[in-house]
Amino acid sequence: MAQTSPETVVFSKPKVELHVHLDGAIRVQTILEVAKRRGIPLGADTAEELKEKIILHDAATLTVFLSKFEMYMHVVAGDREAIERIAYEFVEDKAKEGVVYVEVRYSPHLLANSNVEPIPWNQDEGDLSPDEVVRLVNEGLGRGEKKFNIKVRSILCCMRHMPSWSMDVVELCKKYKDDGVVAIDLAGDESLNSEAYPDHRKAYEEAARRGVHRTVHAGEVGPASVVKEAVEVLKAERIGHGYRTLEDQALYKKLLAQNMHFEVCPVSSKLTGACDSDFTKHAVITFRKDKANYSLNTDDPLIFNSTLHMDYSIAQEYMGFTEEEFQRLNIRSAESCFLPEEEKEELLSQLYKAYGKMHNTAF
Ligand code: FR5
Ligand code: ZN
Repeated sequence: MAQTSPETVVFSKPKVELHVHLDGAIRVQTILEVAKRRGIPLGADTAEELKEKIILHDAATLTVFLSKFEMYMHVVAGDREAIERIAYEFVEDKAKEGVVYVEVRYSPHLLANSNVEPIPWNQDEGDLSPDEVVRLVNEGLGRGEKKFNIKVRSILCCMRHMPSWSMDVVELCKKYKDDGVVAIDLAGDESLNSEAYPDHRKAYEEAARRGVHRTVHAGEVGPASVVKEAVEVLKAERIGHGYRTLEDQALYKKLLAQNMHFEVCPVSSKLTGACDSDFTKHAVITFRKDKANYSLNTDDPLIFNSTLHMDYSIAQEYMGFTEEEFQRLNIRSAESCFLPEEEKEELLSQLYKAYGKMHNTAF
């Protein structure tokens, strides 16, 4: 990944992150230690060796991307101690990056090993259910919140290729609403949609009915029509990525007018081939020009070998982002987060104060 010169100062004030996958943000060292404890062979003896195997260097295919997950998901999936631990360590890593509020997402089914149909990294039937996965993640996040003094909430992912999981996911969102779960997401391959839509749509309708917030991965590698469906059919309140919305100007103008939030992930978009590898042509430059509502996020820092600092550095170095724009987008991110109104106001006050701005400053 492109490195910026060490003397460059990038935005070092409190940040909000809204799009990061827990299963794409695990420490390499932790994977190694858990594998050792469980006697799982990894074909790597040191963290450096394992890291080389897991990280993506250049724009890859989805098959290569998924082969990275398959290298380590079986190590943590189904293991209670590991799941609580990765959640706790995630909070520590975010606190170190200057994040004061983060919404972290994952598929409870992909970290479980019972009540789930066989998945590549999990052929063995164990006794850890998706429900217990959510409880364990909540425990780890809660322990991290207290220890590292930042605020963390979670989003549960439905998977496009597993429509049969979607109702379970919304039920888990409802069950753990008072325990840190704030929203539902739909992740996975955007080219698989139409047949699976009835199930996802039912889950999203139930979410809307029960006050569970909604975000959808759309328009990352898939066309603008996926974004349109996310907004019109699934009633998404935020869009994960959404770069290809720009290919449908009528839709883009409509989303701008309704202040739709785009969860932009710069480093990720280069390595998935979602955007041009030339950052100076990135969709987020258009979003900025149009004063759109968007956030900057890491997506999968483990696989992309990145940090939030890198995403900000790239925005500054290659896209000309200024301190003022970083402040504006973080305020927009806080306004678009899935906290209840009162807590959102608290977060906004915290940011305005840290930025030395009045609460009613127009950005
Ligand atoms: C998804 N996860 C973690 N990170 C992602 C992500 O998409 N960035 C987890 C949920 O937290 C799910 C992992 N996973 C399991 C099956 C599966 C999947 C199938 C598809 C996808 C994730 N993701 C996509 O299809 C997203 C779009 C080249 C092309 C790509 C690409 C990477 C390289 N198309 C996509 N990605 C990420
Ligand atoms: Zn994502």
